[in-house]
Amino acid sequence: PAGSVLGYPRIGPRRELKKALEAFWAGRTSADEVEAVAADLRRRTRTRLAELGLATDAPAIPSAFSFYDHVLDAAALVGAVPARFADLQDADGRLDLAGYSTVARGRGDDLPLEMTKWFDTNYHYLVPEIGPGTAFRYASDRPVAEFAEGLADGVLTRPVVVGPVTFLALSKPSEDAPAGFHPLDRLDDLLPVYARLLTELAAAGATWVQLDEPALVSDSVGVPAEALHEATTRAYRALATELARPDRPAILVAAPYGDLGPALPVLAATDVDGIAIDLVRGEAPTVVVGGLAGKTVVGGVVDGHNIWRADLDAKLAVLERLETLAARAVTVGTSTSLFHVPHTVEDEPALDATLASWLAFADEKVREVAVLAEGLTEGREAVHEQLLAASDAVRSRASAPGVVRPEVRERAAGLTDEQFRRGPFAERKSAQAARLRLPALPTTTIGSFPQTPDIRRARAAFGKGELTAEQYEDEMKAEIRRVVELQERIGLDVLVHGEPERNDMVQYFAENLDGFAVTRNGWVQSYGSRCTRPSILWGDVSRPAPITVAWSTYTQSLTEKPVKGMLTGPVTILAWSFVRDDQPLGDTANQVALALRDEIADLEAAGIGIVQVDEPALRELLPLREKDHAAYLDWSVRSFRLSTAGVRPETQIHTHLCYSEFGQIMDAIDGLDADVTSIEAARSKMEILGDIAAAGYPRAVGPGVYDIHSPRVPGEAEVTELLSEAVRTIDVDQLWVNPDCGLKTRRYEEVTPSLEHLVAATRTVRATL
Ligand code: THG
Ligand code: ZN
Repeated sequence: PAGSVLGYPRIGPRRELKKALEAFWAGRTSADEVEAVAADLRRRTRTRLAELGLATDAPAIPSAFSFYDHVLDAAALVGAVPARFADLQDADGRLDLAGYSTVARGRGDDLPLEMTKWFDTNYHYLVPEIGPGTAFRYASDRPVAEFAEGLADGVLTRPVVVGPVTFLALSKPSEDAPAGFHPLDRLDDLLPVYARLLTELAAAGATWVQLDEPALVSDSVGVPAEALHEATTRAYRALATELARPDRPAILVAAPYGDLGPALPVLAATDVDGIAIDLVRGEAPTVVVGGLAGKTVVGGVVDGHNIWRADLDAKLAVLERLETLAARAVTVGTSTSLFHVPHTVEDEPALDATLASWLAFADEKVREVAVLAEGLTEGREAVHEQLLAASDAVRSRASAPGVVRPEVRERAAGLTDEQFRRGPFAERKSAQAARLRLPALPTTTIGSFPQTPDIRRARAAFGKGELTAEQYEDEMKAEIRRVVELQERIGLDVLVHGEPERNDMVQYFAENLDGFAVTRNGWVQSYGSRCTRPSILWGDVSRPAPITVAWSTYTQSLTEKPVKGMLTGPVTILAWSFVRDDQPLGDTANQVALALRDEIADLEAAGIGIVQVDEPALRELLPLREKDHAAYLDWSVRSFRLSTAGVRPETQIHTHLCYSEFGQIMDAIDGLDADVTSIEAARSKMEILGDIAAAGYPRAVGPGVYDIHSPRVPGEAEVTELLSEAVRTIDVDQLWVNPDCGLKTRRYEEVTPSLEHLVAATRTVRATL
């Protein structure tokens, strides 16, 4: 048996691709220079994967590069560019790097493709727009050229492309599409383009191609299971049966992120040559599945989505069971592409050595795959040492100080239902109104203000020891004063401190809580050139000291207006960190919640009357299978309530949610029991308010009145119109006015006029009440 991985980080160990792209977008380098950086990264990836033990003469090394996003790549491959960008395509439908970038980033009034979360990860893909008239054609030779590039270097790679079913399932209807149209209606028109790709790859010498079909593991792509299954059968009949070898490479369909469930027999019944199964999230089949025996099965036992070293002995047992199901060949693999984890633990010299010994980033995972493959072929004795070392790491982790802390366990074990419940909303509402004395339609922001180059410079200098803690604090306080003055001048009602001291809304808390570690080079692509460094939640969580209290009280000392304390909620802290896998997520969430509960108590005691606990990732962790939703929503909602329910009735709790299809989690939003919930709504034109009114939701909401994800400044009239509509839809008592998300990534040139318009529009609408 061989070993392989489904994909590898694309941004580069030092974010080389990010830097090259951003220089290109800023006009500082040429497209050729970006191409050269990319080619170098691809070459280094191939060499590295070979060094780590993947074969170069079998298609074990994936060719899975992307300049921005692999779904955008698929759209570019099949020529599916929205009409507003058609001028960027040449006569053959091709986009050059500048055109490709424009589709991703927009230009002027031409909005970019919408961005949304990729399955249950913190990666965002671009949503293709497909209509009845979208002209599919073979419009990019990148997959073939990158395969040829590898071959010229002596490496037989396996090109990776998003599969046709997932591509269409994740697309949205173009603006001109008639009601009832779904992009999947165009499957038959799309398949010839994929067939052409396969033919071209075969001609170039490719022996295998990997088509990623994660849509098959999800109930949440907006296509009923029967339709997905029917499309799968149709697609792979066309690509695997009607297009026979040698006109095509062997086809590996990969289904990462979850359990294939009923889609496994559907795939197995087709003539595809291999299936990659996620054996971390999904289950190995326990009964013989018709058709599977004749195929290569890639057993994705190494977790591509988390960073813990695997228990190789246990993984080997899973693979052995899979072999007895008489698959023609079992290949050892990763559950998902490795682009969700950083490059290598070796790049983290500052990490505690014991913690580091428990971790496997991408490179270490490739080694695990190679060891498992050898163990499966040669027997356990051949890899005895490595199996022992892996078991030792697992044992060391289980018994290390800090992983289990009795005082944290005792507190969690002693929780009572009371601690998850606040008093009746009616009582809270009047107590808060009496205390806060806010006008109708109170205005506020989500929390962060622009992170200026000066702030970033100060933080970097502090990190390097060039600024003392005192100097750094003074700089941050000066920034807070500026932000408070600006908000007062603009006339906002509830002020924030602007979060200049936070690099990232999760990493900041991870740096200040016990049980977490942070990395120095552990960058993971979030979207396009943007990356985050997920924290590592390795042990029992507690709060050694107050975190935000001094910043919030300083801010409150500057103004008569109420200042909102700003915290990140337990679910989002978990979602955007690498989380321990040795206990239920709900238990970990409650530990984080208790730390936040103490922080909120301290804020309240210090006189802060409003505390916002952000949960932008509440929707992100929603399980892909419907049967798992209820259990998730139960623990996630409970952890939020545990963090917030300790306050007095007159203390107002806010939350902020984004990236959500709110309909799906309306009950959960209700369950959070926050007094005020701000939500992303500018782009969906306040549709969400109709749902909220229809549901009889009693508490307050702040539908975002403008989209901060674009540099566009909303006009005052436009905000007035949205607000007037909102006032017609729900009770004016329930309405707050705010932008749709934090302002961290924007510039003051955009933020200041936008907020001025927001306040002016609010005053206009108030006058009509
Ligand atoms: N923090 C974390 N995850 C997130 C967000 C976040 N996921 C969803 C959403 N917000 C993603 N948005 C962004 C926006 C900006 C950046 C990254 C993700 C970004 N990153 C800097 C970069 O790539 O240059 C690096 C930031 C840093 O220095 O830490 O700009 O807010 N965890
Ligand atoms: Zn948001």
